[in-house]
Amino acid sequence: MIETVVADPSAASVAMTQGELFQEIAANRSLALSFWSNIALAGLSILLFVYMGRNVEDARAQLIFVATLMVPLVSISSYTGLVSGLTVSFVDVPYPGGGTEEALIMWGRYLTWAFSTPMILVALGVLAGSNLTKLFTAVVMDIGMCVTGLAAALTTSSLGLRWFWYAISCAFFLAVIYILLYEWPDDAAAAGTSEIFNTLKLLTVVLWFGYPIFWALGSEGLNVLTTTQTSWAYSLLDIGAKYIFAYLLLRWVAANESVISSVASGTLGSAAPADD
Ligand code: RET
Repeated sequence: MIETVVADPSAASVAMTQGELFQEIAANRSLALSFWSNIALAGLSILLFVYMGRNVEDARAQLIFVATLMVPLVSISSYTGLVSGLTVSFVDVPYPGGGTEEALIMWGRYLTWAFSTPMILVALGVLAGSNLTKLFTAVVMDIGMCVTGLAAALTTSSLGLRWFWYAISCAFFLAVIYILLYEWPDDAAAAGTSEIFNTLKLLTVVLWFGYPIFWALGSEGLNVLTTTQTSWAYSLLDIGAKYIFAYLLLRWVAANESVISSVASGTLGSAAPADD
């Protein structure tokens, strides 16, 4: 459908084909690099993590490895969707002040976070020795956060409703933060995984707060930052929240498999109390 290119590109962009979006992204070298850098890092992380996990035998430690390995696997798929033009669209975004502006919305990010962030929480929950109720709560709240964040990004009918979705997403987010800060630390202390858990908790809480902040400042929100700047902000946060996080976690788990295997937690435990 190359013939849909018209003289006024801004008028045509909402109806752009995938090929045109792909070319638009490729032409913005910085934006493209914010995607390709993550594809490269995700690829390297996958190879490294498979190597690091080659001798892990305990089922609980393996669960942490598989959940964590899913993070770069989802990431490489997510960024491939973005760079190819499949999961980005030009959207008429209403901005404060009354007008609307066409913005390139990277909606694929919010969609794929619904798959990657629960994996991070599963890995952290198993590390902390969480019971099933807390783990389930963290995961469903997190999925709620991502899906309503997607709704916020794609709502064009009203500025107020965009921010209402954003507020709902923040409410889900705070439930996740509550579990990370007030529920799992005690579980981790009982499980003997406090030290690594607290490091990862801090890394996660600090970096995860960056996402709603950059959403609000970026082209989806107040439009203080350009699309390229917003994309780099997310890409850099991703490097810390995914690859550095995953590396620290897996390095510890590989070296402390016996600690993980002796964690006896609520209904998640593979080690029943009688095993001790
Ligand atoms: C949005 C906007 C709406 C409000 C909130 C958000 C939070 C997003 C977060 C994303 C974390 C992503 C990670 C991805 C790793 O694969 C959706 C930006 C609260 C916390 C860690």
